[in-house]
Amino acid sequence: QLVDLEKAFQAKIDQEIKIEPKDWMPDAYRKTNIRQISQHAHSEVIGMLPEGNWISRAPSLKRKAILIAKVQDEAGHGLYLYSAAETLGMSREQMTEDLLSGKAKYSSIFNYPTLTWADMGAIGWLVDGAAILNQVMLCRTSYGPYARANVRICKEESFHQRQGFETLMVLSQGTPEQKAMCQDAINRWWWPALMMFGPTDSESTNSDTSIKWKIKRKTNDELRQQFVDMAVQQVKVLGMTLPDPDLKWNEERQHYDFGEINWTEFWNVVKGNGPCNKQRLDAKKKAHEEGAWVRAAAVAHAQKKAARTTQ
Ligand code: FAQ
Repeated sequence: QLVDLEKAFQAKIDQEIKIEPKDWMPDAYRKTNIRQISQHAHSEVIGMLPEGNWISRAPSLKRKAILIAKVQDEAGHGLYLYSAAETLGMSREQMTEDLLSGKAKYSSIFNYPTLTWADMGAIGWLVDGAAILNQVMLCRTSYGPYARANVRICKEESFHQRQGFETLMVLSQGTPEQKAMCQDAINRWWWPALMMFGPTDSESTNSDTSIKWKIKRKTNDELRQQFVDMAVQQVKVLGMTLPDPDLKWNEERQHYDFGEINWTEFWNVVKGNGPCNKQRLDAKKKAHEEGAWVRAAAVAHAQKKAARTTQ
């Protein structure tokens, strides 16, 4: 019986029919979707912190308004994604608890510090740029609510990437100090951005099943390569360079070769020992505690409203 259900499930996936919340699905499919979607949501929420750090120091009113809008969008992305994960039976409270206790992961990239204004540009260009490639693929993921959440996220994310690139463009045409700041930010964010795509395919424990179930439609290395090929062209427009002496066009592969990623650093950050892991979780815990009254007020309001409509 279970075998028949699994066969029918795989047949649906193979025919590109979306899986919806009430459909039968294997336990492992449910679990891995909860894992990935909740981690994605946590990344959006924790991802507000490095940029939030610069809202009060943005160099002009225009830049400040743009940055506020971007950070607010990330909060919205977190909300769509938490809602998508909830459709699989995971409560929002449990997801929050798992994040705060350090049990659930979030993207390694948000554990690096934002040292200068140019970092806002580099994050927009490289971090949002990497995120989009991944999320464009996820617009076609097999779980319906997750696919639809990503469609909306991608629309907003492309504005984020453009604003980042434009920020760097302005700096790259500025004073020698501004140019140096631009190059320095690119140098610091390049390698962590490449790590966002996850371990190499041979080390990626979830990839095989996620590809079979079309949760992921491209592998970590495929997306990373696509990102490198794209960035090599874009950095030329900025008149800047990427910090990798091994970057070279490979005629045979029709792709750029690139240097070895520091995987020791990657796993160290994933395990909680990156430059800002503690700072990020502490900030999130503090916000959660200080926001308790808002959650209580929202629940009280909802209860009052429900009581009024049932009278
Ligand atoms: N950081 O077997 P795989 C954004 C973990 S974009 C930390 O290959 P999978 C927008 C992985 O969870 C960033 N951990 O895993 C924004 C797994 O551990 P587990 C978020 C990582 O899932 C921009 C283990 O390593 N985007 O927020 C990372 O098949 C600017 C083995 O790896 C998403 O989350 C990492 N980089 O592939 C916001 C997209 N990489 O769970 C604000 C959705 C891997 O077994 C400002 N996620 N790990 O304990 C995905 O597409 C996938 O989950 C991957 C990883 C591709 C990230």
